[in-house]
Amino acid sequence: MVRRRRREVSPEIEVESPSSAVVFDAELLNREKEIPARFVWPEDEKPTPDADEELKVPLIDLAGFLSGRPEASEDVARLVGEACGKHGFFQVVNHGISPELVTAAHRCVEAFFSMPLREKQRAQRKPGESCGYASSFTGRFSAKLPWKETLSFRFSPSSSLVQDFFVRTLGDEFRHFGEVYEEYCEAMNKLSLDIMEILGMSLGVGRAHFREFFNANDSIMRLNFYPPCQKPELTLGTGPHCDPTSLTILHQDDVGGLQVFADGRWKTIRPKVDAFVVNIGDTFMALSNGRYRSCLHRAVVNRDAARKSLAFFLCPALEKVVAPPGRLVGPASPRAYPDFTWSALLEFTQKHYRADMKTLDAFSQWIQGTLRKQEDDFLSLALSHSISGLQGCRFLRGARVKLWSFHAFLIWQRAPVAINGGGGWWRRRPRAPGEAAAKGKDKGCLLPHAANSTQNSIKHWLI
Ligand SMILES: O=C(O)CCC(=O)C(=O)O
Repeated sequence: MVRRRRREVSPEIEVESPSSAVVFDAELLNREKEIPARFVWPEDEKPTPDADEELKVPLIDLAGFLSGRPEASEDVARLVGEACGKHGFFQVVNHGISPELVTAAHRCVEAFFSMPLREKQRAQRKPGESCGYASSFTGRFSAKLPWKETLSFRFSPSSSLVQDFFVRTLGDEFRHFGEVYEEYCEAMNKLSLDIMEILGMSLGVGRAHFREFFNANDSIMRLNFYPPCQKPELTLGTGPHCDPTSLTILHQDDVGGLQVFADGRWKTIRPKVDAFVVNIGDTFMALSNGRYRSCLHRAVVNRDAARKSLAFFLCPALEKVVAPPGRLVGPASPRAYPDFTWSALLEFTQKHYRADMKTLDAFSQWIQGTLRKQEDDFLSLALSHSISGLQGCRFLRGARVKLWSFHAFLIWQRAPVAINGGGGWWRRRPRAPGEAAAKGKDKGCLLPHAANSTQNSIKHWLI
């Protein structure tokens, strides 16, 4: 294990230089008696031995809904609504996904992660990116490392992104993996859009609203592999986090390890081979104007068996503005979060903020703080240009119009508000703390809505 220099941007924003990567090779680490300090979690975050209690999540049978029976759909919407108001977790059965496809997807996880490290590293995730192979995120963080390996890739409906990823990074002999996961992601996409209909019904905004919102989506598929660990009581497979994405559909193998923080303590969601675990993410919490919860969860590891899980994260199209439907906003329920785009939140969690319990709050504050600063800067700039414009006019009467146009142009260049289009006001993307000014076109979004985050949630989605 090699340790090199790390650059700190702020106490919360921690970026490792690309050269600082350490290598997580569980096979080697397992031969040691102790696990390295970087994998040891602080006392108050370590796995709790009493987390064996099962979380009561409804087991939603989708058969009636999928066959279009109205009364079955209403029941399903009610159960889902209750769960999402409490902790945002439920399970679905009779979902229409073939068990053979799920088995094939798990087989490919096993085949990929049992390859030698060097082979897996051909798909190595690059700093600041969300896709590729990551061994314990050792290149990103220097402490509280998760005991796991992941392979993540993008999915968009009716595209060949998944196939292309496998062939591009691992070679033509992995085309079959691409085929399996493309089929799996298409199935997850269909299921998540069905669930979006249920969520729309349960929130009283109609079946079509969220389905249409996510019809075009830029989602992420992640394969999680948790090797056995000689000291499972000291570490975590996935740290406590809420998913910054919109909806997660997870299939876990029969080993178990998923825990959810509910009613003030950690509880378990036991594996059920024919069920998918579904949970609300931060982006959907914002879309529901805070009515549905994106809840804290984590994964523990164990001494005896490796564990696998398949996580499909439904995300909006990158530049779509995330805002709740009008019916969910009113005097009694003012806007809980500012408008944002998924691309802005994704970049925030990838480059500037180690996702934790306060990601959405931190993100909301960042948006508003940066916008406020831009507006202040703009006002003082406008003032100074006006004064110098006036002074210029005293000496150059003939050039008055030109000079004023020039100053107007300079002010426009720095104006925080740019254009109205694509369903809202668009402005230059605020700069994150420590980020250098972007060269060229700096595309972005982010509206100044009164934001008042209601939830302090814990997020370690990236780890
Ligand atoms: O593997 C699990 O059970 C949880 C995985 C997870 O939370 C994640 O990948 O974000």
